[in-house]
Amino acid sequence: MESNNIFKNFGDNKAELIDLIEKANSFGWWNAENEDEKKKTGKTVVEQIKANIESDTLTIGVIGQMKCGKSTFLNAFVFGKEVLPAATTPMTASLTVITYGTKEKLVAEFYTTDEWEEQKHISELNIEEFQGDPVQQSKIKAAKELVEQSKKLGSSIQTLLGKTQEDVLANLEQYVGAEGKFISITKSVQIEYPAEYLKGVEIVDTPGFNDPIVSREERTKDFLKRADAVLMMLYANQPFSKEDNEILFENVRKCGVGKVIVAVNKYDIPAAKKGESVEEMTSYVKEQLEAAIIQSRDETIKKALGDVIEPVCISAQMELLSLLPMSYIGGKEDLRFHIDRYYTDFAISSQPQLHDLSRFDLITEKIKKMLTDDKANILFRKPIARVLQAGETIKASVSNKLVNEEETLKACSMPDDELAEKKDSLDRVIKKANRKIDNLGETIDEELQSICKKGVRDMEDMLDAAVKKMNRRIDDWGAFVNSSKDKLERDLKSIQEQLVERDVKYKLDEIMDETKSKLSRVSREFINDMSEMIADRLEDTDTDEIIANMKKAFNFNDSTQASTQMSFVQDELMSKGLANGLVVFGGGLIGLGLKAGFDYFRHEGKQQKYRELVDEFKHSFDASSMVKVISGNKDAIIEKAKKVALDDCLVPLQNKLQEIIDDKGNREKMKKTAENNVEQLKKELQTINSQIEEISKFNIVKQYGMN
Ligand SMILES: Nc1nc2c(ncn2[C@@H]2O[C@H](COP(=O)(O)OP(=O)(O)OP(=O)(O)O)[C@@H](O)[C@H]2O)c(=O)[nH]1
Ligand SMILES: [Mg+2]
Repeated sequence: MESNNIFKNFGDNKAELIDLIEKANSFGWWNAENEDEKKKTGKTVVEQIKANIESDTLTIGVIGQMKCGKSTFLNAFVFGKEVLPAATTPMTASLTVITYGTKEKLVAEFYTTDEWEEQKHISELNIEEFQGDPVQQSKIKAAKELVEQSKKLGSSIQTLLGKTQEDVLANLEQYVGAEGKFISITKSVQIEYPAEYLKGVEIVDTPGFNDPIVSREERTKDFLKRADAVLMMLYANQPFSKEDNEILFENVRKCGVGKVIVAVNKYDIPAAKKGESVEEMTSYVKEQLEAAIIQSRDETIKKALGDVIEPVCISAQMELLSLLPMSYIGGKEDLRFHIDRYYTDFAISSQPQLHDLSRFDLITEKIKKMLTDDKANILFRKPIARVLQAGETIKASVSNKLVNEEETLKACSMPDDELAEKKDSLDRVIKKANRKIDNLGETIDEELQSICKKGVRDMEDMLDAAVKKMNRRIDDWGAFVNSSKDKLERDLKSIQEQLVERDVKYKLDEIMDETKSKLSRVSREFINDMSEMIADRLEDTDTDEIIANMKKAFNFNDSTQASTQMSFVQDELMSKGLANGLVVFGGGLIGLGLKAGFDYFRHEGKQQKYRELVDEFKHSFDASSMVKVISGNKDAIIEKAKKVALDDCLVPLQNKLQEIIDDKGNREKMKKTAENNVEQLKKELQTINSQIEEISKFNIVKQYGMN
């Protein structure tokens, strides 16, 4: 199966990355850092990087409206056989997560007693009283159905709630199937499957949106938030329906999904029935999508879909049939029927032809590309850059020492007046370099301040708009006696989520990008300026080597260290600063909501409470502290500039010259020592060069290394 290669590739790369890191460590590239980090964090650098790589999972999910073929797709894409239940009746009723496990099994998670009590409570409400609130109505209806279905379980239900249950995979339908025995109380199911390619991968089959069971929809949304890629599946018979529009613009957008690929499944139906061409179907869906995007005026969803939206028409069923053993197909009437139909309709006669017609390679290729472009970039580039940087840093240090010793050698045989002159000009260069570093600090301050100011202004505008929207909702709620408190809370929460998890997140991304590009420009200018000054003023010194080392060390810094730091800052922001706002608000809401239950009248007094909560949220939202974090970059850059330009080369040279001047009697001895050192350092340089060479031969470095 081609699709398995995607994961296999990813897993192999991960394994190679670990090898690479261990190799670098065996060269001693982190000897100093390992100690430091172990003291600070309890883990060596190597352990940290390895833990990061190993804990990172790749999450891919399929979403779409009911019956578009999500489960069939995953059966073909992941398993190559019928594992997930798929049928013409609604099938997947709860989120199913597929991961690696040593043994084939499923683990179902049931509702807690509280959650079940709430379902029961909702099921007892009278639908008639909720005219005008279709969401609430469908929730009541679904709750009634669940409670009805739960009767199958009898009194055993009490012993199951709040638990997880292991079972054999063959019983999957009992948990996720619409008619399954446990479906009423199943919150989600995890499938463990012993296929190597699933290591570090998480694939999710969703029940589709508009799941009236709120806790399940929450699950789907939680998943969407951490998904690396989402395949949005449309149905070729009814491309881009109102439901699809809602899925894309309401759910996907709100959850801040980074990447969405659009597939149009079941293309075989219009192709066979109406002779519609793939081109016609594709361009139709494309038009629809583009129109919807323009209408929504949403830049972020556009970003997630990519600049060029290319929906891919596929047939999941054809692919699955091309993979199943013919002996298996022969034993199942429906499968036999389908494959015969395909053979007749498309005038083909073999499974490979069926595979070609399924167009599956196209979607696989697309998913693969997205993974290598985006996810792998994030996951692999950073640690690889860190390895390369460690090597280059050591090389620069050895090479600096070598220059230093060679200069010493020269200086030892110089006449006194020349020596004094050389020392003099070096002193002046160092003074000047210090001033340049001070200036660099000021320039960075200015740049960052202006980015900060603008960022804060933009974020406060976003906050104001969200707060206005929330207050308008509260006003409306007060005016309509028939709208539920529950719906109001959901709406408020969703406005808040949209602000925090989408608008602010993207804004921060933008700020980070701008910071990065400004800082790298400023740093580049600084280093060029510094190099020029050194070359100019230290005429009889081997400045070429000094400058080359400096540039190398500094360049590495601004493209990797700064960006590592950026994303760290960003993670920090998301987890600390922003989450706080949410907790305050969400907690307040939940507190109010659950205690009061469903209380539909006498809204007036409570409006004030909600307004206070919105106010509290508004005040807890601290845009300036979020943005200010970027100023932390200044210290890192200045420190690096000092190290690279002064501490590593010019200052040791200055000290050495002073020593030679002061200790005139010892020059012969110094010369001898310097000669030995030069010899030794040349060897070291050779070693580090061959180590770097060895590292650069790793495939993963060729693929994801710098430049
Ligand atoms: N003609 C055709 N039928 C397909 C294709 N893919 C899936 N189907 C059929 O469509 C029906 C629904 O497929 P499922 O995989 O259960 O769809 P789903 O999206 O998982 O459905 P729910 O989980 O119930 O929302 C099944 O009868 C499949 O056999 C396809 O490419 N072509
Ligand atoms: Mg399904």
